Amino acid sequence: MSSNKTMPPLKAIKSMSDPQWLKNLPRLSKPPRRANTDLQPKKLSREMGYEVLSVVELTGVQQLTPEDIIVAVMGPTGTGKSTFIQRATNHSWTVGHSLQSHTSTVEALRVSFNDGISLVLVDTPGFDDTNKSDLETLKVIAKWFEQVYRRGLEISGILYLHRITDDRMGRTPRKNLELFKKVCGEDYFPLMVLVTTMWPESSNEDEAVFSERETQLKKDCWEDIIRHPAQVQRFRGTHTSAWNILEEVFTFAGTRQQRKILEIQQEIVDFSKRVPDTSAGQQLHGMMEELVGKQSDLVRRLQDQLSKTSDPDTQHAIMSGLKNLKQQREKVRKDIRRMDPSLAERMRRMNRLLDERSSQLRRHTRNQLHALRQRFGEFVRRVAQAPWRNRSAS
Ligand SMILES: Nc1nc2c(ncn2[C@@H]2O[C@H](COP(=O)(O)OP(=O)(O)OP(=O)(O)O)[C@@H](O)[C@H]2O)c(=O)[nH]1
Ligand SMILES: [Mg+2]
Repeated sequence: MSSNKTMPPLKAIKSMSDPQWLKNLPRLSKPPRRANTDLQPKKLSREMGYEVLSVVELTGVQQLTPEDIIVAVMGPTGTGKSTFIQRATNHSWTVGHSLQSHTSTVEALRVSFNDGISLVLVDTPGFDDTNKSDLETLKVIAKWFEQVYRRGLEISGILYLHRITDDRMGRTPRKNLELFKKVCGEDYFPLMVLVTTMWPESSNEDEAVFSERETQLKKDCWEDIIRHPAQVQRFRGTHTSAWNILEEVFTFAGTRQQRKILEIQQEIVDFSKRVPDTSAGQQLHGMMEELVGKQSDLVRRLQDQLSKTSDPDTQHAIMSGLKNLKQQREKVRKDIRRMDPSLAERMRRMNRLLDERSSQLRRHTRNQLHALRQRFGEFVRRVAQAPWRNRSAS
């Protein structure tokens, strides 16, 4: 493990010493269990540079304390979330260099400073992960945030990363952004920092193109978030650049007037919703149904092409494409089935009804048989005592 011994001055941190932001905490309908110490203002009042005492990887939410300033790093896979954490802390943190998604669970590490301040940076998986379904990814993220809230702790800020080198907003970044907005909820937007990554360390010929792209992003994709307002920052891949961005989070955390809760935390903890029933879950459900629709269209078109071609190579290529596509569609359908609460509930209700009906039927049949036996017994008795029987006997 390696760690940097000095940090750039965190000039904005002094506003955190103002306990005003703690005074207007809204009361929750069902307050989570919280430690008393959480109501102490965080001791962030120094304007000097900070000395890092240690950088420690955490094994779970239970290791978090009310003294921790928790900052989550989110965004699509490969946008540089782990790299950001690595550069900020100079800690050996796993960064992915292949085409596969790398971070598949929520992982956190704590940077402790000399005067008792500790910052926890949280690495998260992105949606469209190559190893996990989106539902699984959402569950993993939701679980972590839920546990934090149940412990009475709060997320001081979230960095949402986007690659400035992406020349357009593709399906994956768009999906990530939409789900991310639902996970956080509008009330949380002021505590978000939208971070564009992959900027060159210093200005070069790409700078103008990237700046233009950033303007476009702000206008077309981030307008609703920025309005609240959220910050937009550039990460230039260096330690100093990472700390300039983290300062923004501290500034917001220090000046906020009320406690901010992520929408998904509130939905799960306060309203006892399952992940698929949260706003993010519903959004994902809609996206998956749309995807299945598109996949089915494509399957039909490929089948059509297959019926029109007689070339064996083309047939082979189409057939393998079809196989892949059908497998992908089945995976999404499986997730939809797992998410659909009404379907599961309907099945349970139907089973209950069937059980009730069959036991009613069994009772009815038993009663009928009993009645039949009685009537038959009566009949036999009458026949046995019938006068004509006595006459023929004599
Ligand atoms: N040039 C440049 N490369 C970067 C930057 N950030 C990340 N990378 C590279 O992008 C690749 C992916 O980076 P990661 O940090 O693993 O991305 P991630 O968002 O954590 O990805 P997942 O864990 O898969 O979600 C790695 O090869 C990094 O070295 C950056 O700011 N500049
Ligand atoms: Mg990662």
